[in-house]
Amino acid sequence: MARRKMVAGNWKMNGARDANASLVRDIVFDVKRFPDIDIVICPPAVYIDPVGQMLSGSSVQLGGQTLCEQEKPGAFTGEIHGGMLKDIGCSYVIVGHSERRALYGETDAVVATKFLTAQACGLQPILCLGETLEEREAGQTEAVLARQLAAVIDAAGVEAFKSAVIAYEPVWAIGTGRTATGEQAQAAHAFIRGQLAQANAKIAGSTRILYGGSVKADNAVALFAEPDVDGGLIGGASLKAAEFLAICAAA
Ligand code: G2H
Repeated sequence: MARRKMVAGNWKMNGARDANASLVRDIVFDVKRFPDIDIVICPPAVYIDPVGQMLSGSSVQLGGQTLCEQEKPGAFTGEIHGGMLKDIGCSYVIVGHSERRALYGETDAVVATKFLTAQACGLQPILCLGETLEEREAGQTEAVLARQLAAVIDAAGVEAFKSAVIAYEPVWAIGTGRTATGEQAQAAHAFIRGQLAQANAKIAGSTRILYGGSVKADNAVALFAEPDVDGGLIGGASLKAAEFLAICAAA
């Protein structure tokens, strides 16, 4: 089944008011060239609202980079509830990014809870999965992807993927300049889709699986040409308008 491609920019902990304004202005200026793909920008939490105001009237959608796993708002100092992200205009939220897993101790169970909370708040989770270099070299890539995905399917059910996106992000390719080849990405994406298909073939066919990890304008064409790669989750290259737009053009 035809899947609409998506390019999502994950700004991570980067940005400042003036730089954001110029980046978003340049993206919005050109974005009409890409009516056939979904474009999403995920700024740091404090900038989501002003960026959203700059995006108003454009087709670019907003996303958060993480959310609190708590179902209800309340006394959780420093945390951000999914309902708040929705309230300021987010449609998506990244969950389970490897930086959250590795640096902030997010386990498969926490990621699954965040996925559930995001959907309960009306947000589409962008669920990140991916193996470390050690895991790949030990031949554990598929086992890791299966485990990370199963944690969410077990908690949320495969039907939940009707309104979710998956991002395959091999940890060894994140911010390292070392990108997976099209072949490596395709193998992992096909495996992930196969795992979904074991539960529901129709949902597997319609779920978008993005690739993330040092995507740039010059490698995006080959990656996005793979049959199971439905776009990209872009970090560093989403901070430069020309580069980000060139990646959109490749999708
Ligand atoms: C992977 C990606 C975006 P980068 O983390 O999520 O970042 O493109 O900088 O590797």
